[in-house]
Amino acid sequence: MHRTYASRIATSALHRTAWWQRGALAALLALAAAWATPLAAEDGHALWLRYPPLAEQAQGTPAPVTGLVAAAGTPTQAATRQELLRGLGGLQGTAPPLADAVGRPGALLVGTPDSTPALAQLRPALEGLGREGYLIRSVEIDGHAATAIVANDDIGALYGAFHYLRLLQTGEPVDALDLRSAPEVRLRVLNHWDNLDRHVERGYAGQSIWDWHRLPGWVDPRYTDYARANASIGINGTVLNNVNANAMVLTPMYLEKVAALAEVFRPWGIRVYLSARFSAPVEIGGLETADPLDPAVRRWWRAKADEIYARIPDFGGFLVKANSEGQPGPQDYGRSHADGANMLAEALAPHDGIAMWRAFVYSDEEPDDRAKQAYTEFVPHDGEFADNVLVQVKNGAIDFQPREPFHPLFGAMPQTPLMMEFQVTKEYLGFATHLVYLGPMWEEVLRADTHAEGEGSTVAKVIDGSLHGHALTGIAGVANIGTDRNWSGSHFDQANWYAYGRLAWDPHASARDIAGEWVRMTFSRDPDFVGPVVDMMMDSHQAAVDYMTPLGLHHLMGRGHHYGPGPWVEGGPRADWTSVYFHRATRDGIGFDRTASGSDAVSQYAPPVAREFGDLARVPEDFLLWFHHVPWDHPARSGRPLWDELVHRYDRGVAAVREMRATWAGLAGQVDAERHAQVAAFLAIQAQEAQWWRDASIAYFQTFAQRPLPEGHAPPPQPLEHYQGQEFPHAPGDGR
Ligand code: BDP
Repeated sequence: MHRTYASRIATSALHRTAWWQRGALAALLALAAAWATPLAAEDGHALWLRYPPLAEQAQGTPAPVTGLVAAAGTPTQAATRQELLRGLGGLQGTAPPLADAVGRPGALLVGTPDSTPALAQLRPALEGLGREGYLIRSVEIDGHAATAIVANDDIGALYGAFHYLRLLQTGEPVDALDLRSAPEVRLRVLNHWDNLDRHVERGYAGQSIWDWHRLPGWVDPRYTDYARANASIGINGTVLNNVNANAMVLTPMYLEKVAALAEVFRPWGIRVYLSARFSAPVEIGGLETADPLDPAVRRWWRAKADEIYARIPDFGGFLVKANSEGQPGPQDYGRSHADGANMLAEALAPHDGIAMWRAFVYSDEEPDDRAKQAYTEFVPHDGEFADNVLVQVKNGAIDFQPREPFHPLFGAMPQTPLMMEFQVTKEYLGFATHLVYLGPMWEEVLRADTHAEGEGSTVAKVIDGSLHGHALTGIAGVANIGTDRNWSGSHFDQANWYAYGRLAWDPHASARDIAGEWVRMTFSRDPDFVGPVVDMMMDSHQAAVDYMTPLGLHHLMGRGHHYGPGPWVEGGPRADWTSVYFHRATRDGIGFDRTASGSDAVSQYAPPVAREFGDLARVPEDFLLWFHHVPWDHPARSGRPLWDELVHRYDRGVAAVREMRATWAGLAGQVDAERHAQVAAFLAIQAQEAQWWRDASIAYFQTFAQRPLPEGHAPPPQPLEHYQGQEFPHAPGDGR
């Protein structure tokens, strides 16, 4: 509104002035018109690398870079130079001229002391930064003020360049810089759950971006954009195929395609990995067994590794899901997880490859609490894994639920490097339509104190290797990327990809700071926009937990596709795939007793943590029903009886989404109409689905609680049978 008003004033003023004043006024008019122009439509494809002109933004502009000194002698150097030209070209309006030396103030130099001799004076300061770290400094070179981005290796300089562009994009001052950064975690990888037929298991952003059929002949430019985006947040590895793996990806036909992708990613510091199906020696190797102790099987894997490295010299290694949810594994032959992992590690070791062995296991026969099984299976093997094995552990002991306490394996295997596995795709958090920023959830887990080595033994310190002195460290994020124009299925899901990369680089970073960076780069630097949007993002995870699984409830989603509420799910192939197994609601109460009087899962945590979680008076209320079975009238900390508290939380979640909608509606005009409209439409879906979760859950649990809804809380509009009768045969992302 005010923009149109401004242009009207300028127009009428022009008519009343003398000709000599008109020049100035015309300029003013042009300015007002530019101001009045609606923001150009955007489809989100550019992610956080949009590089819009800084001059168009109200927050002022830094002094422009007057010249760029950047070698282009290697593919990574060329990529770095290109990105700076592109970024500065967009942000400054014109790209700075390339220069060989610093001839005037304001130059930007990027490279290594070897690639860019003018940076050699900074060589001593690079100590301790490793290959991937970098410095960004305001310096004086040949008597002129300049900015230096310098690293030991090309890849560090590329990361530094992205950091510098981020400073400009987020409006940070760049005139007196002295920054030093190096990743805290060595392997920072995405796990694609992409099948060879392009179906993405638990993918809500279209098909797989890997166009296997047309590879290697057609190398889609999207692969380069994918690599750029990942490099910009420090991701340095990608597992291309689903953990529920098809052995065919290890055949020559597919390896040729994999090699073509590796070629695209290499300049951007990204290695490819593959999910290896444990039974591949039988399925594609013609062997009778996949027994990891069989010499022929070991030979087969060694030869397979040699074959892969002959094509892809920097191949990262294998990721394996074994003896989990029906996947083959060493236990099929009476061998242990360590036997299986070490066999692959042995094949990869001559090439410096890594075996990432997942701890997401639960036995087909074992009737024990599912939350306990990974610990039970893995802890006895601590110390048995080869040096190039990482055990990859989901953040919680069940399965990426809306909120889980940290996995008891963290801190419990001091001799084994444990790798974190987060799920970026929102299988259990509303798919791509719900606005749920995952930063706070990951931060909560990373900051949790395992007490493994006394107070302060956070999960982040397990992951960064500092707690138990491991140099091999890693973190994995199950990707939310697909063929949708906006990559992630929704604009706000891009923030989860972004936050994953930033936390992988520094697991001690703040989710709020990361959200702030992302909002500034993705939408706008205007503080009136950034403030409310960051607040909304920060509160969004709690909101989803409230309307889906409050107070520590878990695993209540629809069967199979996992879309929507299904607290009534029971029966079927296994009890621990049902909801009733996890909530245990009866007329007497609700919750899973994991204390000593129940499954005793609490005893898998270090004693101080076990005491806290096991004590009804001390357990964080967010995990109440995760660890305790309590009567419906159990007094919550609010003073309300449990049933009332449950209803209160469901409604709090629904109200929070209503508030998110209002906040977003109030920001119309501050972002382009195209993105604003899609976010608004998705928030409307989220509001409906939050209400649905709340209504269905309350209708169901009320049959046990047998209590009226507390004062002021509306009863579900439909009878329970209505919610139970709904079916969604074509919900996206199903496992197959
Ligand atoms: C579960 C998913 C399933 C995955 C499994 C895994 O529903 O599709 O295969 O995790 O991580 O959450 O292996």
